[in-house]
Amino acid sequence: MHSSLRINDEVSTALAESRPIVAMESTIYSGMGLPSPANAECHERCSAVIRAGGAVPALTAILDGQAVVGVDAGELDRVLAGEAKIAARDLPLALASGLDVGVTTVSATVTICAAAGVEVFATGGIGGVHRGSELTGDVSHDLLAMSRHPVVTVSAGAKAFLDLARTLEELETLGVPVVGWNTDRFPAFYVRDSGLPVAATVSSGREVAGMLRAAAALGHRGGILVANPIPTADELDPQRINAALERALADVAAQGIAGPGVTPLVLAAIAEATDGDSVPANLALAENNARVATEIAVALS
Ligand code: PSU
Ligand code: MN
Repeated sequence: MHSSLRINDEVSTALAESRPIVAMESTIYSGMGLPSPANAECHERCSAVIRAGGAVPALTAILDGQAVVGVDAGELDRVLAGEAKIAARDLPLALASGLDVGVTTVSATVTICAAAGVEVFATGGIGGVHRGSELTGDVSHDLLAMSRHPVVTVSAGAKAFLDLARTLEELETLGVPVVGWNTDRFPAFYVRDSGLPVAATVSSGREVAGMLRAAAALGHRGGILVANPIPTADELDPQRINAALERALADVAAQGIAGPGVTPLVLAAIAEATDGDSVPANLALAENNARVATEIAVALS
């Protein structure tokens, strides 16, 4: 039987030498997260900022039935074109059935990071508690996965169209520390302030590294969420984005779509409703998260 985990040479060497590594999920770089060619540009910019900060980028994905940590340049196009969205619970089937290409969500990525020994991960926005979840039960496994694996996730808050207050409550229930990066507010993806507070503010990679090491010393296995607001210059107008969100959610609801298919459709509808302005904002926040994740990875190494 072949190994379920494939770590590329660059990431293996960095692991062996305890050099900083920043993992990236692949769903945001696929057509389900961003339209082409913005998806490739986003991957390029995030990788570049990680390298510029002195860390090794490690894109995660499923390729030929293996969980890959560090997608090589020659395989990148396959991942960017991936159409199977793989959350943690999809990993057993994807690996056992030899799935050719799968893109990983936050939950799959933190699971794979923990298996590989990678401690820091940058994304755009995490999944969370969906609006109306009291009826649908739609709560992303991202939250539980972050509570299970000792990985720092850097995100610009949660996906904009979620129930953010309930998402924070659920993170509390699950025991995931949420810290704001230079802010005491939980960001709302395209805008810097959701109106909700976070319990603590951090302003250096060393502080976050200290938290992860302290948790490990207690035998606490969970991760940490670092909430990093979109840069001020790239922020969208809250009123405009909220109107676009409402329209996008109504569209998707009218089509009767539920479950994992919701996010890709809502993101596409938001891009349309903002005349494409949501896309550069998404790229800017992803790059900013990669920069902060790199600072944390450097502090940990
Ligand atoms: N946020 C975005 N774009 C995305 C996602 C989140 O702005 O593409 C993806 C992430 O990969 C996240 C996943 O882990 O959506 C959560 O999906 P679900 O709600 O089906 O658990
Ligand atoms: Mn879901």
